[in-house]
Amino acid sequence: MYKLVLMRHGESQWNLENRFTGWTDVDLTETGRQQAKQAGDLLKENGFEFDLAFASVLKRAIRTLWIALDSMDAMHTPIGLSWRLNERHYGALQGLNKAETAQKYGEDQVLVWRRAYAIAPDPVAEDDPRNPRFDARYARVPADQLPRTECLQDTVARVVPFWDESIAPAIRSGRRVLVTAHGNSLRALIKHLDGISDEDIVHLNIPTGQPLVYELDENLRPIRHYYLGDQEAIAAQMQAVANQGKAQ
Ligand code: DG2
Repeated sequence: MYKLVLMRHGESQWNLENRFTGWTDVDLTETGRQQAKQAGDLLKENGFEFDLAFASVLKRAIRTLWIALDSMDAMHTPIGLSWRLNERHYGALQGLNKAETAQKYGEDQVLVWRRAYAIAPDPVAEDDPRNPRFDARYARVPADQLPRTECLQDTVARVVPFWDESIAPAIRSGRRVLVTAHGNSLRALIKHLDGISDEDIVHLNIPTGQPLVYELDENLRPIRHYYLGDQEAIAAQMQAVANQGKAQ
């Protein structure tokens, strides 16, 4: 049996401000840093050790990983970064406040934009500074693969090849792996691992900074999964994520 740990980054500045973030490279808040430290402490207390870690190329995920590894006294752990683990590109919504957007367009529309599997928000324009083609870190990504918006289906399409080509082979070779990424890139990966339907994935919300352990069989099929830590607090955090799209 293999164990894989998935973790959404700690609270970011735009999580705090309730803004659609996507590929915007915002940093962690002080709370987010504490969450990352607590996650590392929890992993250590529970006997977890890692031979390899992966993160997106966004600093909220990278810093979460650094802080967690630091608190585990494991900063020597090799890290692989990939744009394929980035958050879903939120298109023209990036930067907008989620509650204000719900007031303007209605909660149902915001739910569609946040959680519909195959419907993407409007794209950013070609010459919009939010177009990733202006960001040097994506210079070697083929232009036709760089998104200007995404739905979860699009995110699945770029996360799964990374699972198949990088994460899964590492696990099969016996390395113990930690993946630090984002609400929607992890929803994409979990949808693939657990075979969740397009309808049911709508209800999955991932809390910030909480290690999620997957036990996998020899074919890397999930046997069971569980969050480490305070289950009530985690349930409340998941509900809070769901509520972020309410008009209030
Ligand atoms: C959030 C997820 O991404 O938002 O892009 O706004 O995980 O990087 O904080 P993260 C964003 P929701 O889809 O839950 O609204």
